Amino acid sequence: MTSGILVTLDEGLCLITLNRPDRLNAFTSDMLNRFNATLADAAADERVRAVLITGAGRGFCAGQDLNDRSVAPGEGAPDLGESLENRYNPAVRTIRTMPKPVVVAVNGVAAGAGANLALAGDLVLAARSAKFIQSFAKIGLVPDSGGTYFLPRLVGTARAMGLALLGDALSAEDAANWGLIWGAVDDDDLITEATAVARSLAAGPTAGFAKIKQAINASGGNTLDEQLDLERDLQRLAGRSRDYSEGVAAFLEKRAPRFEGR
Ligand code: T3D
Repeated sequence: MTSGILVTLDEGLCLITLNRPDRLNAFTSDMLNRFNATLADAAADERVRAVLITGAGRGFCAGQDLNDRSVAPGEGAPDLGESLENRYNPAVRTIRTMPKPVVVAVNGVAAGAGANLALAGDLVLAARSAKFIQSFAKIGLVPDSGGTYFLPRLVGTARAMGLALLGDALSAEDAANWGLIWGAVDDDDLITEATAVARSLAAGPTAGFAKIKQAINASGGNTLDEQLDLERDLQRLAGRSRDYSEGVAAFLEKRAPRFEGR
């Protein structure tokens, strides 16, 4: 364990656990630096074929540790732009761009940057008791860590605005019904189900998954023509992969495929 982050690697699955349960896994700078380093390692490590992120204890992550943000009278205000530039934004970028699937198991409350880092994941499952809270407005801040990007795209402007302005808790069930996350599952089943999904992804054609991720994430900023061109280019590459040959062979031979991720 280092600085509130636990990491294990098993059969291609890298499990990252946010581990400051007495503070609902709120991030200190040190913990966030470790999280970033761990994400970068997972992105670069060829043994890692999928990532699963969860939280220890009853919360997923309560965002920035506000103990580190109290300002005594006469002291200068902290530079939150520096914090985003150097710690939160790199985490979002690495999750979004790493060429392997990132599953997030939201085990409890996800607030502030904790909520938006979860939403950066490729496939988000939440325990039924979990809640998503855009806490920023309650303390005079703006949703960060991609919140103003992900929320309108996932749930539309009206709901994004309501969540951001009111800072009300959204239940896991509503988050799933609104299309904010992939699904809500019973609390006792969350880790089992999220691990099963992440394991099946880790055993899949992960080079193809990387291309799927690239295409879906590019679509919001592309015209149809640009997206069709991107699909053509990615499919050309996918068609040359060993996993594609193996997938076709396994289908024709009526057997389970053995994907290698290349
Ligand atoms: O600053 C920058 O670098 C810019 C980036 C900012 C990104 C952000 O994330 S800003 C938003 C920061 N987060 C929040 O504003 C959320 C604050 N927390 C809460 O509103 C509530 O704790 C929750 C709604 C998340 C959960 O409520 P509840 O009632 O289930 O738990 P609790 O009793 O409030 O919290 C349990 C403990 O965790 C408690 O400590 P205690 O009293 O047992 O000693 C509480 O103080 C602590 N805790 C929870 N969140 C934080 C925290 N301590 C420090 N920082 C927190 N964010």
